Amino acid sequence: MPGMHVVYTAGHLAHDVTHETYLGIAVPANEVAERAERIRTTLEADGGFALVAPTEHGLDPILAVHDAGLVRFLESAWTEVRRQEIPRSFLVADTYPVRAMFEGMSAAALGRLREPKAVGGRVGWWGLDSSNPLVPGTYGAALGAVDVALTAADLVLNGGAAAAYGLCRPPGHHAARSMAGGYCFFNNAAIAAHSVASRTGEPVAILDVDVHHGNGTQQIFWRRGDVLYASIHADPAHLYPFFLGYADEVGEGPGKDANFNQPLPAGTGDTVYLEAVDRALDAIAGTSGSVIVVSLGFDTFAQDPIGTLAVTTAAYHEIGRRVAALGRRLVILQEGGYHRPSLGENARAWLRGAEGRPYDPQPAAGFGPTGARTP
Ligand code: OKP
Ligand code: ZN
Repeated sequence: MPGMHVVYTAGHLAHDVTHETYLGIAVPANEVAERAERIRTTLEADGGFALVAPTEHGLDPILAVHDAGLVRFLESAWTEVRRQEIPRSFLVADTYPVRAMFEGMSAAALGRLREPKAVGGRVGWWGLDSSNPLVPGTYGAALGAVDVALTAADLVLNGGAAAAYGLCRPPGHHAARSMAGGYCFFNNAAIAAHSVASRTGEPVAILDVDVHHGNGTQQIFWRRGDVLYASIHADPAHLYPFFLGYADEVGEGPGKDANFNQPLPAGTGDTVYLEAVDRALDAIAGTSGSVIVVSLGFDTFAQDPIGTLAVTTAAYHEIGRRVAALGRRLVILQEGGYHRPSLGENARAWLRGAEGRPYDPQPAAGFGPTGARTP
């Protein structure tokens, strides 16, 4: 009997990035289509999940969270690259409106800053970093990822499901109200959380277990008391996104104390990580909503090429189990995870844990259940 729904669309394949830049040079991309395909095929092979296509939700739920200018930029960027005859297969910024550029200017002068006309300036205006390649299929794929997230939310809100998993790609948690970045374009989890909050009238909790701090999600809900953002991530003093994610960022105004960051040192393993999960779940248990949106990343995995923590596949099963044990409905959305051989198994372990199914490790493409390379 098929259990949890897995919302998936092949639309992500159009975001077919091959390279990103790393400290100024082109390197093979980390955030590639193979990631989502590995997860999909492993969950299909499990036999216990039901794949469904997303339904279209249009732009309104996106515009409820993001600046219309960001949406316009992403929609038009590639046409502009072509019109300006820029000889590149992907667009990344090289000039950003960094805060020190405006030091000493008054609020009035800052208010007169404007989006430039040239697409090379626009991509910096709307962007966080140069590791975020935009290709012709990016906008459509990003819309598809939002539909995946909102369809997972629908299954939980209207479909009576205790949990649903949205295989979002591209990921979302670095995208702020007016900014793309970190392989993210629209903030799938924030859009889903806002939609759940407005449809239920209840508070919503977001649990972010990607190895990177979800600076975009934090920014979007910074002043909101009805959305708790709880994130566990590698210390930003040493890992992207570097400038946010510290423990003293607790929210402001009505959002004060509705932002809970737990930065962890490099090398953190299962025991210490699980203690952080318990603290996040305690904070969530103190809120009154019935839905948790999970920003699920597997870049906490020991073998992840860009992460610095050391979580194992067995721990993913246990984390899924503990999150579900709160008894709330779960909208589980994929964020990062870049060790491709283990991604499918890690997702399978987490989701089986969340469903109360046993941990049933299968060797994944040369990697054993602990993530260690098999001889
Ligand atoms: C996205 B998600 C390596 C630099 C990496 C971007 C990391 C984005 C992670 N060339 N910078 O949180 O998994
Ligand atoms: Zn990440």
